[in-house]
Formats: sequence, structure tokens, C-alpha cells
Amino acid sequence: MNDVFNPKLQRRTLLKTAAAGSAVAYAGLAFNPLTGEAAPLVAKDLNGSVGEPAVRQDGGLKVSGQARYAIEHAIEGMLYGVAVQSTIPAGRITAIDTQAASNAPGVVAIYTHLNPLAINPATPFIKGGAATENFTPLQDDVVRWNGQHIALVVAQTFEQATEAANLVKVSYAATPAIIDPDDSRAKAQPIDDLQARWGDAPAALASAAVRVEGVYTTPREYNVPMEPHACIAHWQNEKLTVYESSQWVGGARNVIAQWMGLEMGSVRVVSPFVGGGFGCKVAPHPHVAMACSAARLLGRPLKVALTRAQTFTSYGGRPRTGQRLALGATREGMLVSVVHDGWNETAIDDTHLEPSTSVTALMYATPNMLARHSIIPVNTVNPGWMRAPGENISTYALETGMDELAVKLDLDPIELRLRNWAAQDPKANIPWTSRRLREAYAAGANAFGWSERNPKPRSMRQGRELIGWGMAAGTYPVWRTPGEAKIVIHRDGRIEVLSAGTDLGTGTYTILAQTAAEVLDVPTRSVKVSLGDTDLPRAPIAGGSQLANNLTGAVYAAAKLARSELIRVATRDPKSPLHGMVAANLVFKNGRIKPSQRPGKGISFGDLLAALGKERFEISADTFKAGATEADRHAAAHGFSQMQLPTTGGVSAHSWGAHFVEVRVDEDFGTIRVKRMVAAFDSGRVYNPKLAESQWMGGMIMGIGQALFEEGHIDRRDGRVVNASFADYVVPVNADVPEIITIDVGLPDLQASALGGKAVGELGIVGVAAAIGNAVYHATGKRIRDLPFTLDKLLA
Ligand code: MCN
Ligand code: MOS
Repeated sequence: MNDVFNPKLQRRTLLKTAAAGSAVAYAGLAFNPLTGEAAPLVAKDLNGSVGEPAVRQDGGLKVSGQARYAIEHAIEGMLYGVAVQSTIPAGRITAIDTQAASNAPGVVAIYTHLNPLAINPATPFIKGGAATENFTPLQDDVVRWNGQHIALVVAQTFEQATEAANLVKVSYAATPAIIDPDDSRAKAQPIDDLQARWGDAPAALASAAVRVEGVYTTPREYNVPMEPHACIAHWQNEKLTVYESSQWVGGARNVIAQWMGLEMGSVRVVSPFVGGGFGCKVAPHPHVAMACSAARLLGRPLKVALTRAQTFTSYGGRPRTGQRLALGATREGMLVSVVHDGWNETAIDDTHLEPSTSVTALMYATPNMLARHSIIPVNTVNPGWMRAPGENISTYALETGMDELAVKLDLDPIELRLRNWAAQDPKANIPWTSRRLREAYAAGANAFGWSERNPKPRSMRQGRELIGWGMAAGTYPVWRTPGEAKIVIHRDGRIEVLSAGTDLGTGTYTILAQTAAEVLDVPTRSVKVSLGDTDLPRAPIAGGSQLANNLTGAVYAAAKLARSELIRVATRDPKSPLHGMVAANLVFKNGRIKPSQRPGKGISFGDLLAALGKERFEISADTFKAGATEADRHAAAHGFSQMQLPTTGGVSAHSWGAHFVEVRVDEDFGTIRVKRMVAAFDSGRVYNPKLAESQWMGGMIMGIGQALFEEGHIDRRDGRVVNASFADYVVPVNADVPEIITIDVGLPDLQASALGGKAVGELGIVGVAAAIGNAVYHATGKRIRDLPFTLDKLLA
């Protein structure tokens, strides 16, 4: 197994492909497959460049409290708004008594549907916009879910607004609510676009020699970032600035402009630091609409912060889902049929998709496939994205089903997966850009010690503890949206990289500094990166795990251009000390431009600018195709229309992963602990191994939460989220997190992205719940098909 995972060997294969003239474009890329020179992957020196484990540039600012989050901006004359939320799941508001609240100290205004705020609907992204929900607050008396915004109380202080909000009295005429997706009145609506179908899967299943079938369910889960949602709306004449914790300032600007009936140019969104989002900050939620509208009416800056409890009903979270999956195979373990029917809950008059079919048709070769997905409207806040929406649950069912099939066939689960290897994308029928999943299986199994596993359930134990070893695969697509970046070199030597893209704690600041530093040959720490502001060059979403690839491409292009432009002026301008030199003889070394053949230190960027009489040198570049119009550029930064599918260009681009997990199960109490985790990932070229590792690990830890703890308890009587707090909505803490080893088996994939990277941010969670469930089965002989795996289900 070991020699399959040999980066050198693989590089040689890559060279051969390149020499044979494959379709990959290498021009201008730092990795040169023709010579095998992988400059950016090999640490030249500790100056920092792409591929080095540089520390996070924002780390110091965060631990010293200097990184300013949305809520921390202080604006003179600011007021505070607190939302009042419904306490029934369905019906109408018959009266709102605001008398006592209005008389409370410090109260400035109270808005309800009786004196509504002016808010226009914003277009949801499934209809081509950037909003995650249809809902516009305070526009009518209808209650659609428990915990819906029904009033906004504005006061001089947050405490006064909170007190007054408690004094608002609401009367309702309740109507019957549909709380649960399995309610007989709930109606599933098929989403035809999500279907994958070929051959005759039901017939092939019926005649298959070996069959497994299961129903897999997952509960409501919540993103619960450390930083709860908060925003500040600040109007200056008809210009609106919003400090908002956002994964995508361009999308937020689009939605806010629609809500307020403004041109996008009149809205500025600022989000330099984000305390986590995991999908719930991809678009501004309705409380932001209330803040902007009320601030406009009042002529004062207004801050609206959600309490932790309110974050559970003010926006989504992963919906409840259910999947029926049946696999049919030959006795030799060749899949002959996959039949997969899934659903997710959605809001009663809104649409959220968590496609259970995302991965079903991608992973394995099979002659017959039928995968379908439906949505079921219930009285809930519209669910939203949460780390790998779709891939996450799809993989949970598929990779558990594969384990069940392996057990039935008495085959090693890796062997079963290899037998059904998809040599190309089975749905699109086009080649993969790269798929180092075999290498991931091999490297992961090797590091884990998988060959020592006794496949028999309940065969491994230590004292009272049953030991279980399980594995599963994972994958995440490579989405691509073009973006822009600017580099500014100052006379005093400072180098800046500017982009509107955001850093959720992921490392955007750091990898962009690394990219510019590498091309300009300066220390990474000398590059200052500014992010998260619509005033900066336009960038796409930090969502769908695509920002790193998109922006490193743009910064790389800008830095290359800066380099050639600097050389051009240095050799052509008579005022330059390098005037008249041959451009090809100049090199960049440690922040200086110098002749390659002659001694001498050359000239620093700052001295060159001084000699030329310039204060600064600015250069912009992007990853748009030649001929892209201004409208295309605008669209890419503010919506999804420019986003390219993973199958663009006749090749299919995805990241891959293989998870190996050991659990310990206390036989008497049914408690499950994850004892160790090993995962091997193919994310193409990794820009920063330290950061990619923490991303992968973060996803894996979130996967422990999903497998063992996380579950929104919805009261069946009234649709209330019972455990809407950090105390009761349980996520993994350090004591729950075992030793984790991540292994990088990727190689630069230049068909996937400009610099050869693939998706990282969401990949780590995909497959974890299945791997843990498979390990629990191996430990106990009991198959649980309902997340999370709590002790009651094990003891039942
Ligand atoms: N990276 C790398 N090499 C690559 C690709 C990425 O080293 N080839 C590293 C970089 O440090 C980069 C990071 O991984 O900053 C994430 O890159 P990418 O996969 O492009 O993801 P995005 O930048 O688009 O970030 C969004 C992604 C998503 S969609 C969710 S959900 C998620 C995630 O990132 N939310 C997070 N990781 C998170 N991490 C933190 N701390 N907080 C969140 O809210
Ligand atoms: Mo990530 S769930 O695509 O923000």
C-alpha cells in the first residue's frame, strides 16, 4: 500500500502526462511540471511563499483583541435594537400592545406590522439573487414559525431595548401548525433538477444477488459560530454602511440594496473579521433588514444583535433530513443498482435545498442509478447552509450503506470501494481532473493500521470497552467564481494586497500574503492584506469552499503583473538606476530588483519608486476570461450567475478524502467516545499546510459533533427550539476531541484551479458521521441509522 502513496512517483507520472502534451495549461504557473521544479511546494527559505506553513496573519490581532468584529464598531449617536419573536408556530397576530414598552426608559421607537418598516423583498439565490430566504419581517400579521421576528424595539442602550422588548404583549389567533416532516399533512415536493437517473435501478435492485437497504435520518443542526449575528446600520445621506459579520460582502450588498430599494453603489458592507459562520453568514438575515430600515427612519446609526437563543430561529441551520437508500450488488461486490430517495424539511413558504443526491451518483460506478430528492415544507425558519450542505448528508447515507454492503458480502470496506471505483465522473461521463482517492485510502489505512483490524463486530475490546474501527470516503466539489485583486507597493516599502473577499478564520489573509510574497520575493509578514469591504476589489463568496482557489489566482495574476510592470519601468524610465538594462537579466530577490549576473544589491521597490518620483505603484488583475464585461464582473461579486460548475470544461473537479476512526463504546452505559481519527485528503495543491490541516481538522471535529451530539430538539407541541443555547445544544469540547492525524495526498491540479488547489474548507466534515457510525457498528454489532448516535439508541 505504501508505494501507492509516493509523491515523487506521482510527480513523475504527472511529468509524463505533461510531456505527452496533455490538455493542462502550464503557462505562467509557479509549479513547473516539465522540469519537476515545484518551487512553491518546497520551502525556499522562511521568507514564506505558497505551500509553506506560515502562521495566521490575523492571529495576533485576534488574541490581543485588536481584530474588530461587526458588533464592536462604535459610532457616535448609535441606538440599539432588540428583536421580539413570535411564541407560536402558525397563525395571525391579533393585537400587539406596545404601551408599556413605549413608556419604558430610553425607548425611542417600536416597529411592528402595524407601523411596519419599509423593506422590499430580496431575490433568493435559487431565483438568481443572493438572499437565503424569502421572508421580509414585519410586513404582515402572519406567523410562519415559532421564533419569527414580529417587532423591533429601539432604545438608547441595549439593556433598555431588552427590557422594553420583554414588555411587548402579543395576542395571536393560532392555526394548526405542521411541526414535523412526518406529519401526515406535510407534503413532499420533488425537486426534479436534483435527480440522477440511468439504467433501470428498481428492476436491477429487485434482481440483485445481494441487497442492503436502510432509512437514514438526521436532525436539525445549527451552525452556532462563536460570534453570534450582529450588525450596525449607518446612513450618511442616502449612502448606507453596514458593519455585518459576513462570508460575502458583495452578496450582502446586493441583498441589502434590494431590501432598501437602493443602487448597489449606495451600499457599503464591512466585514474584516468573522468569528465563524460555517454557512450561516453567506447572506444577511432578516434582522439586518430591520436594522437598516429603522436606522433610515430614525436618522441614527443602529446596532441590532441577536441573542444566542435568537440565532436558533432568526435563520436556518441544517434541516432535518431523511433518506431511503438501497444498494444492489453481485456476490463479488460489484454494484448493480443504487436507489436513493431523500428529503429535507424547508420553511412553510420558502425553499431550502439540502440535496441528498449530491454524492450518490458521483462516488461509484454502477450500471443503474435512481437518486431523487424532495423538500417538505413545515412551520420552521427557513433552514440554511451548514458545512457541506448536501454532500454531508448524502455521504452519511451512501457511506453507511457501503459499509452495510461490505458486511453482508464479508468484504473489507476499502476493497468494496476499490471494486466499484469510478474511473470517471459516472453522472457527467467526463474524466476527473484528479482523483487521488486510492492514495487517500492507502495512506489513511497505513497510518491508522487498518490491516490489524479484525472485521468481526464485537471482536476487539479492552476491559469494559468495545473497540470499533470504521472508515468512510468523502468528497467536495470544486466551484469557481472569478474575482479581482489589487496590489499596492508604497514608496516607504509597504506592500498591500486588497480584496473584498473575507476570512472566516480560514486563512484568507495569510494565503494571499503568501501568494504575493512568493511572486515578489519578499517575506510573507511584510505583505499587508486588507479584506472584507465592498470598497475593495470585487470578490466572490467564501462559501462552497472556493475562495482560496479563486483569490490566490487573482493575487497571483496581480503579483505577476506587478513584477513585469516594475521591471518594465525600471529598465525603460531614464530616472531609474536600472535604466537600459535587459529586462530578462533582472531578478527579484528579498524585496529588491537586481541584475542576475552582476554583483550588487540592486534596488528596493521603495527606492525605485523614489527614483521615479512616484508615491505608489498600483496594479490590479483578476481571473476573468478575456472579454468579460463589466456586467460579468459585477455579477460575479454580487450573485451566483458567474459561478462555474465542477464539470465546466469537460472535466469534473472534486476534492476527495478517506476517514478512519476508532471508537470506544462502554458496554454498560452505551457511551461512545472517538479515540482517534486519521484522514487523508486530496485537495490538490495545498497553499498552506498548517491552515489546511486546521481546516480539515475543524471539519472532522464538527463531524464528531454531528455524529455524537448535535441535535436541535423541536417541541412537537409548539415548534419551539427547546435547546436554543450553548449549554443545551451540545458541540464537541476539547475533552471530546481525540488525537487527529491528517495526511495530504494531493498534487497540484491545474485543471481545477489557477494555482492547482482544490476545495478544503468543507471537505473535512464529509464522511465523518458515516465513519463513526461504521466504527460503532464494528464495536457493537448494532447499526444506528439516525444521527446523532446517542446512548439511548445504542441501548434500545
Ligand atoms: N486552503 C489551502 N489550500 C487549498 C485550499 C484552501 O491551504 N488548496 C486553506 C486556506 O487556509 C484557506 C482555507 O483552506 O483559507 C479555506 O479555503 P477554501 O476551501 O477555499 O474555503 P473558503 O475560503 O471558501 O471558506 C469557506 C469554507 C466554508 S464554505 C465553510 S462552511 C467553512 C470553512 O470554510 N466555514 C468556516 N471553514 C471554516 N473555518 C472557520 N474557522 N470558520 C468557518 O466559519
Ligand atoms: Mo459553506 S456551508 O458553503 O458557507
